[in-house]
Amino acid sequence: MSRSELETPHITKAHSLVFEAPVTPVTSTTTQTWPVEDVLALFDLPFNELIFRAQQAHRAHFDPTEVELATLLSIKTGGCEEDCGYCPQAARYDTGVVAKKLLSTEEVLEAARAARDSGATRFCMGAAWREPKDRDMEKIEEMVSKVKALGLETCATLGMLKNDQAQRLKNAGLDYYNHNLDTAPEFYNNVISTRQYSDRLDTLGRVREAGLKVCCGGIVGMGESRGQRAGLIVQLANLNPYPESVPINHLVQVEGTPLHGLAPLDPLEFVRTIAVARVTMPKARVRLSAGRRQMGDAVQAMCFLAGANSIFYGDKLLTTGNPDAVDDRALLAKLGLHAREVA
Ligand code: SAM
Ligand code: DTB
Ligand code: SF4
Repeated sequence: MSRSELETPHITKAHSLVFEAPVTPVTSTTTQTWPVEDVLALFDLPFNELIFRAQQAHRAHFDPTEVELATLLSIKTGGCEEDCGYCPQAARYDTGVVAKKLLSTEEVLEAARAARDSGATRFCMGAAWREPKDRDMEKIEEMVSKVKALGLETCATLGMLKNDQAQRLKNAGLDYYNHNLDTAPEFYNNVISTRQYSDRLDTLGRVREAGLKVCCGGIVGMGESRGQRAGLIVQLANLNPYPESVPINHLVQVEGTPLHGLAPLDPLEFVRTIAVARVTMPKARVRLSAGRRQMGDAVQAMCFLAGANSIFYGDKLLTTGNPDAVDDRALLAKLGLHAREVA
């Protein structure tokens, strides 16, 4: 079976009386491109049709009962010079987040051991930086190599990277680098002005070039339109290759940030976004990321049905709350899902 057949299973009339025209990406021998109309057509499908498509894509590549548990740690909190309109860690917004120094390697290792012992397989270290300073790199490298030595997959999100920084992280044992596109290019300037979309794409290119796996996603619920949600997915799915990990965050509205007070996104639209990510990036780990605490079990269950197969696990994201680990274990058990184990 060719790659395009795998990724866009043929839907017959027997499967669907509603869905007449298969939505098919444009393919060539080396690249696959999703036109925005096709991604928008996925969003516009009847809900059950979309979930069916997402389930087919999910089952073609993964055990649909397995969920990856990734734990986040803020290794450098607050005081960030950037102006990302969603972010409680931007120094210019009065959010109550207190800026702290970079954690010590021992503090990071203690959190990593605890994460591993409670069942996480991936550990993601996040810093509230526009970009890492060269003087911080040695300490970050030490953290990465020691976390890796605990048997965890390593991920870091430190802002924009220079070429040599990406390579140094790779050499230290980093598996994934998280750098989000956040939203569609045409909505981006409504949210952030201190760095450009092209800066993000440049960092992603450097991450790939260094041989790191890419973790890249975005945030929904920031006041964007459905077309702009489709625009974000188009950007992610058309990266060549598309990211190995795709975190889909639901905006956590934090008082003091410019995006606080927006009308909340319809939860079913969030589920649709997960499903479209699954259909267009069938082999990626699609992570149901920030915003789970506000979601409830039923919406999360729908996200798993829609092809999400990873969550942030642990009582805290970076500065905001996440469901308690004990509640997450109970939810997975209730749904008959099991945590991924690393061989
Ligand atoms: N400072 C680095 C950067 O911006 O690349 C790394 C950390 S930053 C907090 C990582 C990502 O967290 C952002 O790109 C954004 O997608 C997500 N994020 C931040 N605040 C959020 C919020 N309030 N709700 C949902 N996602 C958020
Ligand atoms: C990602 O996509 N989401 C995570 C992680 N990558 C770094 C961060 C979510 C942050 C939510 C707001 C906070 O806790 O500060
Ligand atoms: Fe800084 Fe990252 Fe927050 Fe933007 S998202 S303000 S770069 S910590």
